Amino acid sequence: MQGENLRENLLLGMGNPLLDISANVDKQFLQKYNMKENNAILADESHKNLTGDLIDQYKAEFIAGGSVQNTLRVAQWLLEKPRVTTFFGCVGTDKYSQILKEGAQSEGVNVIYQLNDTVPTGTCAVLITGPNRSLCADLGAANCFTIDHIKNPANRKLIEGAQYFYISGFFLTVSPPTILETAKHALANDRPFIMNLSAPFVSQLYKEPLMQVMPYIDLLFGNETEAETFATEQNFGTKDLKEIALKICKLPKQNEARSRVCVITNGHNPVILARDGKITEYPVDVLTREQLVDTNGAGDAFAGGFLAQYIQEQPLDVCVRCGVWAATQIVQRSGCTFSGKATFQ
Ligand code: 26A
Repeated sequence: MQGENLRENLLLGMGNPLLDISANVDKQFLQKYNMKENNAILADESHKNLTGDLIDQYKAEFIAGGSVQNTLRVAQWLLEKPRVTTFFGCVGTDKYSQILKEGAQSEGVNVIYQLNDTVPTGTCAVLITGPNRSLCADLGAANCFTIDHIKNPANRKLIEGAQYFYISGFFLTVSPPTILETAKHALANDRPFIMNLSAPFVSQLYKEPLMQVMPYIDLLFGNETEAETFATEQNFGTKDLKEIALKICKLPKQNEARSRVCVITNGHNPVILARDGKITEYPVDVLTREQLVDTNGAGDAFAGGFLAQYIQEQPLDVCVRCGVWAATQIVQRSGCTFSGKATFQ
């Protein structure tokens, strides 16, 4: 897929670059760390031995991760033309950041990291139990990202040159001022500003910065648990995903000329897309238990597939179909990884 309207730096993403340390574990191991089967959390004192245990006891694999970086890697895989996407995030000056950078760059992402020479690159423990994945991120250097990175002249140019902006809800834990500044820039230039709910804790613990940026969001992704938690926190008075998606679209919006699109994925159930007071549902390919290897990165891959089409101004149903296709590929492999040419039609 190489559209004629593709150019370098069309889509600029920001997030936490993390190296995933991933293993299949048993339920007792989850319990030991007081973790749920399917969740994403920030590490605290109680998780300090977690990655060490994963490596020693479960032969953990090291895989490039970080939600937005995953999304851009998947988009690049589909787009084929290098550097259509640019990524900003903060890493340490260590071996892990080299692995991350080489991985994402070789897959076509233009990686522009902010460097921190005192804090190590962030990691994310990925605990897989059958079809579920539980994530525990130790952000490390990712948490040291500062707004200076988008103020430096070379990076400012990249922001000015980009047409689409994608930032995870996860990044609200790191730099709300950077998100707001980017959102305002997108608004002033009538360019799409795209976010992801990322995890239930974001709507709960980062409610205020999330709602501060909400009026700027033109396109919002989330999964079923994230949407339900958001609805509870906002007192929507419903658990119905379609109603929630419609209500999210109706939240106050700065750029009224561009109606908000809300896309909720729901595991193997149909994807829900809300826009202009209407819902459209799209079926998902149901895989067998044997085909389903690892759901880590499924949501990121969905966003990557969707955005690969969206930035080519394809109709929304093509965007969703491509998102579903990409997620279906990624869940059949360990981590957010792929190989060969993308064959989406
Ligand atoms: C702030 N937090 C918790 C996070 C993350 C995260 N990426 C950014 N910030 N917690 C987990 N991830 C990433 O999500 C991917 C799967 O969707 C993991 O690194 C994993 O690759």
